[in-house]
Amino acid sequence: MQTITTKTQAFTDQKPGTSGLRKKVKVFQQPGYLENFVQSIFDTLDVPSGATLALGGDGRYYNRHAIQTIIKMAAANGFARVVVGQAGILSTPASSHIIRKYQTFGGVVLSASHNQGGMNGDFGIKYNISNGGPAPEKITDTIFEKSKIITEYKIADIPEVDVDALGEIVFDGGKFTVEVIDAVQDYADLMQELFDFSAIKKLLASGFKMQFDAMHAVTGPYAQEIFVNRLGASANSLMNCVPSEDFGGGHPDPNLTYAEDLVKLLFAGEKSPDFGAASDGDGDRNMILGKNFFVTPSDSLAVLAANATLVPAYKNGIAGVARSMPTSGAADRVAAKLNIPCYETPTGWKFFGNLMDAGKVTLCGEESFGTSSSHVREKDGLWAVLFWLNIIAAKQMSVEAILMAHWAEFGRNVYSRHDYEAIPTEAANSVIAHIKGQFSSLPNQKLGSYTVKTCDDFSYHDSIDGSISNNQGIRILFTDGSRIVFRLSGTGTEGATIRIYLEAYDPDTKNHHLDAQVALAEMIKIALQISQLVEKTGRVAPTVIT
Ligand code: VG1
Ligand code: CO
Repeated sequence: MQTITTKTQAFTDQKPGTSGLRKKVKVFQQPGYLENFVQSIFDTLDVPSGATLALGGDGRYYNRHAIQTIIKMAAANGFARVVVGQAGILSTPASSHIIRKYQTFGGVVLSASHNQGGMNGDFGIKYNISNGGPAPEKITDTIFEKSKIITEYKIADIPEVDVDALGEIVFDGGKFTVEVIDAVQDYADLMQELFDFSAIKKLLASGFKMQFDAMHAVTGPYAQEIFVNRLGASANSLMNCVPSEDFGGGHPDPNLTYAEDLVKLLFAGEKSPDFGAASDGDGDRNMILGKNFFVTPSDSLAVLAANATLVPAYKNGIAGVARSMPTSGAADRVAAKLNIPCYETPTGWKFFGNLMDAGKVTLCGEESFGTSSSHVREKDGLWAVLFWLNIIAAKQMSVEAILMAHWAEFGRNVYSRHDYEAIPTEAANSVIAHIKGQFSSLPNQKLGSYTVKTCDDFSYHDSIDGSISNNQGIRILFTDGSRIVFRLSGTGTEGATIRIYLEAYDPDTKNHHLDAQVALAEMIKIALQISQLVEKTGRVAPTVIT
């Protein structure tokens, strides 16, 4: 096996964002672009002899090409073995599970997640460490530093590997091996260990109707195995379950805007199914719907925490909960009642890893349709769907009834996120600068019926490794506990995306049926007034409301 050292020119823009490096496919197709970043990852690691690398992606356009390149580069950079998902595909939670189960040194996950795919869409790559979770900032910062000064990369001169056939391919008398695995079984087995499959099976056999939308993305085969083969759901309860390289031309983002077909089915009046769910491009996000009812992800985390003991894996209780800063405080209220800690971290799953490794938290969640537990170190879409089905089977209540009872007990953290996508970077920066410019004048100001208590740019101090992450989002906190958060996206690939997160607490059951946009109308006005967003960007309405 010969190693070829190839000269290369450094790129200046390979800075990993919220979740790895995401760029247009066209950017990744520049000669050396993918290779430089992969080499920078390997140069950052201290690969021990005999090390195994897990490898797989969400199956989007360019996945197959990148898989072959990375296998060859792993061989040239000291890995003894690569475990790759069949056809080069692994959902992100399955990647995390494979890293943990096979105790690999780490893993490369190829995904741009909820971003559009296809030739003109996005591609992405990130490195996960041996706990199965995304590399912490210490590592991603080093990768970026190395990518700016790289001059050569190493690649092995070996033939293309057939990643469609399961089994082992041995090179050079065993010096390097590629093993192609079917991760669907591994992942389905893990789910079966965690949840009460017989109770869910009974529920599905009782006439309870569910509809799952894989959005033409990676979870299709996993959903088929779990819902149909193992839990006896009818085949037509699955939709869009054949993965495609461009996700059927859509946005594989499970929200009320992009999962339109599913939303229509669930909001069709009395004839709607009892339960609906969708997952994203790489299978780590989830949207939960009831009959004519939408569950906000922040509420979902709170409901899962409050009902965790109904699930076999968490029957003895949960150690603690963590949520990203912009996620609503609904989970905090549950944690307070359960007398367990609740941590607030910056946006991005990489910040939960240390807390889970230290046994401080069991459940974690983000407002961006992400929930999971310490069974892996990534968010996990199908896990959340199964958790909900397990709760419904145990409580024999509808989704809406579960939420109404939850709000009656804990009060409702009314919540919404408004995204303004593809704004010219300068205009977006001027919005943020304008808000920051008011940090000293805002406190104590009365805005409509709200009074500002404090405002800041969120900083996180990791209590486990002592690291500090600054500039994680602007918070305007009001005296009654309501808040507005402004953040720039770290996953977008076109201009800048401004996210406005709105939250107001309402203990009064009389208002709990209100639509969030109605309940938050005044705060939305205040957010636009403080930010001058319309004036500075020319945008009169958000691109997506969730
Ligand atoms: C978004 C979400 C964040 C999530 C990240 C990755 O990041 O807001 O909560 O962790 O996507 O999710 P940003 O920086 O664009 O707000 V996934 O499913 O795209 O890996
Ligand atoms: Co995702």
